[in-house]
Amino acid sequence: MPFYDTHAPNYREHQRDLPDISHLNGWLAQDAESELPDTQYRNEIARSLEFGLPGSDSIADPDISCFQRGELPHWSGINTFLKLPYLEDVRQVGDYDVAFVGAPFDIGTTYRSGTRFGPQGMRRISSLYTPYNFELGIDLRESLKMCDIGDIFCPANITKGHDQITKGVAHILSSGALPMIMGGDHSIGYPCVRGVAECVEGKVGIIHLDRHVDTQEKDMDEIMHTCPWFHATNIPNCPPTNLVQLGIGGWQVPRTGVRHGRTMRSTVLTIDDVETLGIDKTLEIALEVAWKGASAVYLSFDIDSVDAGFVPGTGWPEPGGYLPREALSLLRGIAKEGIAAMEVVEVAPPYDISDITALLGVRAMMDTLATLVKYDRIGGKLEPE
Ligand SMILES: [Mn+2]
Repeated sequence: MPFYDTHAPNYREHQRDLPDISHLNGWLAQDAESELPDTQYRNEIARSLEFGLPGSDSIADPDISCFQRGELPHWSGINTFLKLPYLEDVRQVGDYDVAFVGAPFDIGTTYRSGTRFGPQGMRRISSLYTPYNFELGIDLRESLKMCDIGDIFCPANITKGHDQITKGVAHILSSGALPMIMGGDHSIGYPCVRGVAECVEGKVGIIHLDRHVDTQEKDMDEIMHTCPWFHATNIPNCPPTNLVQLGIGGWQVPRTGVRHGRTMRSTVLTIDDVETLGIDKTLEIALEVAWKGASAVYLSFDIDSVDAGFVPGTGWPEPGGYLPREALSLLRGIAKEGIAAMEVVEVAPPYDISDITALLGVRAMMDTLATLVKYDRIGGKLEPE
């Protein structure tokens, strides 16, 4: 076979030494998987077979039920977030470590509306996620008791909608579950923080990833999505000195908001600052500012903080933001210290392409949760084996 005589002649004898790769994450993660339990997975299969009936006679795999009741197939099933149990009786949310909740509110948008469909968009595409993350070595299904509590009823009135969101978030947090909030436009940052602040003794810091400052009092005479941090930092236990804003910049930062930011002395890092400092130094500054004298930190992730090329499904796209990898690294770094609640806002499915914006919104929540588990900042309500 003359072809093989000339094919990669230098490699065929395998005489080159490999560098030591035993310390690399890819290698370590393969081993680490063996340490993870599969108890909850087995429980899910048993429940599927009981409630969904065993598969038909021609199905060889004994784990496949007749009616789908679990994770597989990823393309079908009823789309709660991650196909988690839908918690109909919200009074029971305290039985869970984590509650995903929708805030389908977009009457605070100042250009394109559509984030009222954000929660449903994120739920839909969340179905392609497994609960296991390779690099972090975490299986959320085995570590956390999670539910989807559904959506907060948001009527078409800004004040009433915000009041509903505050009550909903405070209910979840005061019951002892971590609220993972799916927006909604960014105006919900104010009522969400207000709900958290009600439940926290001491100060609440805010870490805010965005291209926009969102710090003006009113926009067109209303509390729009350009305004949440003006109002949140007027809450007595949420001082502006504990607000840190990461990734700000570009052509959509209203001067009204900048003027207010200057007087309240919050901390703003532009996207160039983040690039110059690097992720680790940025995190050091962000955590130091937000946690200074605070007993809890609220995490606000505006999907439009990511470069517009990656997030077409948003209301105010701004070129030049984070790469997805940078945003995820920042979120994981923030989660290491723990959070009181998280929001992912400004996902607008009507403008999305192949669900990629919603996909990143889901990933932001998944990476944050897995990091909280890894650093033992959450959990403990799974029943013992
Ligand atoms: Mn924004």
